[in-house]
Amino acid sequence: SSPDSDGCTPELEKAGLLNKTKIAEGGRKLRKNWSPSWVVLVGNSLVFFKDPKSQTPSSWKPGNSRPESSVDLRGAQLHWANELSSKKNVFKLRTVTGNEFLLQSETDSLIKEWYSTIQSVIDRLDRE
Ligand code: I3P
Repeated sequence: SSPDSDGCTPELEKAGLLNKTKIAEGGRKLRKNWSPSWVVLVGNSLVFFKDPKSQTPSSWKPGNSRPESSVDLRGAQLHWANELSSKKNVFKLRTVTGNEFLLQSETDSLIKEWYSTIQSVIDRLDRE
């Protein structure tokens, strides 16, 4: 049987490396500070870890590395936001608490996949 056959363990939907910057905290604008982030979409949350490439091999263990932060996707809003950056392939994620993040990838197909996967989680939560 699958590891989630009891339906209690949140399902890992997606994981990968994206460029990330937080641009607002509780509605207050922050200075941009782009950095690579290992992003994991699991259950109702987007969870951010340090770039695994910037860590020593021994410090990178999937189950026991501490997230830097995580975002509750319930009620969140997602928009393409190329006007908010000189970079290409940028979208903005805004949480109900007024935290705003930009996420970016140089790879068109990859960023499109992230966008649609996150949007489908937001849509699912909206229907609950
Ligand atoms: C910012 C940095 C960011 C850039 C931002 C700059 O300068 O170059 O990468 O955002 O542009 O202000 P600093 O490092 O001095 O803070 P993008 O890469 O997304 O364009 P912005 O102020 O127009 O947002």
